[in-house]
Amino acid sequence: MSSIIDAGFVKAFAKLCDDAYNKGWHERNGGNLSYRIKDEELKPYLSQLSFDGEFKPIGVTVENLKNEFFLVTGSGKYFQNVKADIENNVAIIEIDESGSAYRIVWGLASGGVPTSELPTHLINHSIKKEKTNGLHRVIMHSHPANTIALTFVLPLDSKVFSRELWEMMTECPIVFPRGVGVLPWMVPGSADIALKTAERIKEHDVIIWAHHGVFCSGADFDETFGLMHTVEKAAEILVKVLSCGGKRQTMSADDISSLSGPYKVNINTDYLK
Ligand code: 2HA
Ligand code: ZN
Repeated sequence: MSSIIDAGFVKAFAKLCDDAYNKGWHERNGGNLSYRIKDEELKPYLSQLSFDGEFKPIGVTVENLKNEFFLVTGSGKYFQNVKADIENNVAIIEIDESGSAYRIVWGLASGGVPTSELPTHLINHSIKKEKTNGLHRVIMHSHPANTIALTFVLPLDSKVFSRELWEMMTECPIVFPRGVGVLPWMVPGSADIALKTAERIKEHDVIIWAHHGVFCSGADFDETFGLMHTVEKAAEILVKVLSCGGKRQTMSADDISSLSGPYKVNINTDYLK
């Protein structure tokens, strides 16, 4: 039987970590990634999991995630090392029957615990599972430099950020039609950041954490990486535009909303007023 290391979802997880590291978004142990595994993906490998670990409290209750399995990066682990040594840098965790505890069933072979942002990831998975009828499975948190830079110069306002990023590239309103949610600085890994992010993720797939990074949700690895990439590229263009003395012309609100029909997206017109 093939090893779980060769499973498609494990390889795709490792590829995302590697690609994101190579983008420069994951210095040292920065950032974290989690994936809600499909039953049929895990089924062939159940005999390679270990079910005798103890359940530990998550710190929050995520009832609709009970008995689900997640592949998550380890706390203090480096994205840089995931591809070469996945077994020591990531874990598969199982959520218990009550949705309030987890245990490691595979991975972190030489010890460790899941990402410090585990409660944030799980609360947000819970909301996205409900809001998207189970479609969203990936949550990614990165430290992309240009988006972080903008949190020092733009007002920390979702409407302003969304409009500025949308204007930077025609694809942006199509890729993130609901805009981005922006949150003020908060302690990483805290209950506060988890709950405030959860409020905003009901409306948006992208949340910007001021002076820290980006938290985003998507259906699969490609879509989630692509979303992070699009936001960061728009931010990079805006940094260049601001460095060149600012905009001389741009897309109008009407231009942006005219994309909704042909591209079959529902662009948030509240952010265009
Ligand atoms: O280092 O990025 O937000 C992990 C993090 C915490
Ligand atoms: Zn971070």
